[in-house]
Amino acid sequence: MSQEVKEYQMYIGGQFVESESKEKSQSICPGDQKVLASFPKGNAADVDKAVAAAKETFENSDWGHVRNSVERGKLLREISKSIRERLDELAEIESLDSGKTITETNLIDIHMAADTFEYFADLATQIYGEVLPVPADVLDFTWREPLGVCGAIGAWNFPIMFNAWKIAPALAAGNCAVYKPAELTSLSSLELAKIFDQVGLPAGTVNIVTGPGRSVGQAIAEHQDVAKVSFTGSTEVGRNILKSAGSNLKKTTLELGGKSPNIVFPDADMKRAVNGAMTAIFYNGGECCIAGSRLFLHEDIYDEFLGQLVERTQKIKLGHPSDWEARMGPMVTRDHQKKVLSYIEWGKKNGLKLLCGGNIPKDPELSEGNFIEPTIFAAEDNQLKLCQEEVFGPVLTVQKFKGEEEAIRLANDTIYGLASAVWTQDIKRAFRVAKKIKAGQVWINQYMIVTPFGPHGGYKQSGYGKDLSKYCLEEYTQLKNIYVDLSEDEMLVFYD
Ligand code: TXE
Repeated sequence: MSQEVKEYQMYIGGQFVESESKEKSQSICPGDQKVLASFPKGNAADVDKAVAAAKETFENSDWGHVRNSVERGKLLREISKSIRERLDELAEIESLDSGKTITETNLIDIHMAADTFEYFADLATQIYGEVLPVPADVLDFTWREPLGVCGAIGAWNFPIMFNAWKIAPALAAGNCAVYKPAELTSLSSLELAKIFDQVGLPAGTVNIVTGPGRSVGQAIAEHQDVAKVSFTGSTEVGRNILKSAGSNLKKTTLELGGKSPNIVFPDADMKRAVNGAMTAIFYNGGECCIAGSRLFLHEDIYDEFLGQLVERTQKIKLGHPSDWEARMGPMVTRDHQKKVLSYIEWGKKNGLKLLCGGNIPKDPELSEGNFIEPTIFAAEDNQLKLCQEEVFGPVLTVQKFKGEEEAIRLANDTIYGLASAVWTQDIKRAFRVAKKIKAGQVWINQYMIVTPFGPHGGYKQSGYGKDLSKYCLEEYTQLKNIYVDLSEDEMLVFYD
C-alpha cells in the first residue's frame, strides 16, 4: 500500500458516497500506528438510505426471482474471480488494516473469501422446496423464498471472510443486503464494494455502511425493513442484537465468543498434536472465535508435550503484518493489547504458572506495534477466570487430566460451545468424545480447518444459526407451503 492516506467512501444504492454527517474515521495499522486510510463514519440516517435502496431493488426488480438464479450465480462467480485477480493487493490491505500477517491473508483469508463466493455461486440454482407425501388427495409442496433485506454485522478479526460469509449466501438466495464491517477493519469491505460495482451487481443489491456499532450496527438490528440480521462478535453485543431484532421479530444468526477445548490423549501423534495446539491458539494471534484456548493434556504425556510446546512457542517470530517471515502479528488495537495484557497480569498474580511469554516483546523493532509474546500458563482449576473468559489473544491455559470422562467434563465446563478438538489414534474414543462435547464444531486430529462446505456456528452462549455450507441457506430463506386440492369429492362443508 502506498504511503499516502487513502480516502474511501461507503457504497449505497450503487453509489460511492460520504456519510450524511460527513464525519470520518481512520484506519490505523496495528503494526506501526501509521494512518492508512480514512472512511465515512456512518450513522442511522445512512442505514435508512441503504435499507431503502436494498428494499427498492428487492421489491421492484427481478433480482430475487427464481428465473434470475443463473444470473445471480454468474455474478457471484465474477466476484470470486475479481477477488482472486486482486489477491496481492487485497492481502496487503487486509494485513495492514487488521494486523494479520501477510502469510495468513495472502495464503488463506483472501482465498477463503473467493472460495465462499464461488461455493454460493454454485448453490444459487440449487435452492428449492420439496413435494411432501400427504396422505390425502392434495399436492403439497414447498417453495424456499428469499427474505428481502438482510442485514449483517461483522467482527474485526476476519474482515473480508466475514463479508463473504454473509453476503454470498444472502445474494445466492435472492436477497439484497446491507453490511456493516467492524469499524476497526473496514477497508477490505470497501474494496469489495468496488468489486461488487465493477462486476455489475444491480444498484442496491449490496450496500456497505461503515461506522460504529452503537449507531450503524444498532440501526441495522432495529430496522423495521430488515428481515434478518446475521452477526459475528461478542456474546455481550449478541444479546443486544437479539433485543434490537425483537423490534420486528427479524431472523437472527449469532456467531459469538468461544473458549474452546483441545484434548490430547496419550496415543495421539505428538508432533501433529503439538502443531495443532500451536495453530489452535496462536493463529491470527489468538484473535479467533474458534481459538483452542484451553489445552487438556493426559497426565502420561503432560511433561513431554509441554516441553515441546513451550520450546516451539518461544521460537515463534513476531513481526509487522507485512513481514513474510512473521508468524504472529500485533493485536488489533492498543486497547485490545492492554485488555489481553490485563488477563496475563491476572494470571501471574493469581497462582497460575507462567510457562513462557507473558510480556510485551523487548525487540525495539516491534516497539511501535501492539505486540504480545505468545503466552502459556499451567492451570489447575477450570473455574479460574483465565480458564473461563474469552481473552481473544495469544494466551493458552494448559490443564492435566487423568481419564476420558474427566476430559469431557472439563471441556464442557464453560458457557461457550463454539469449537473443540480431540487428538487420539483410537477411532472409537475419538467418536465417543466428539459425541459428548457440547460444541458446534469438533475436529478429530486437526485444529482450525474451516471451508465453505461445512457449517460454522456454536452451541450454548456461542450463539446459534450457521454460517457457510448449504445449511446456512435456511437462514437466508423462508419456507412457503402450498396445498393444491386434487380431490374429485365435494369439499367438506361445516356450514349450511
Ligand atoms: O466486539 P463487538 P469487539 C469478542 C472478543 C473481543 C470482544 C470485544 O472477546 O475481545 O468480543 O470485541 C458491532 N449493536 N469477539 O468490541 O463489540 C461492532 O461495530 C450492533 C469475538 O470488537 O461485539 C462490530 O462490527 N452492533 C468475536 C461488531 O458488532 C454492534 C469477534 C462486533 O463488535 C453494537 C470479535 C451494537 N450495540 C470479538 N456494538 C468472534 N465471535 O469471532 C458493537 N457492534
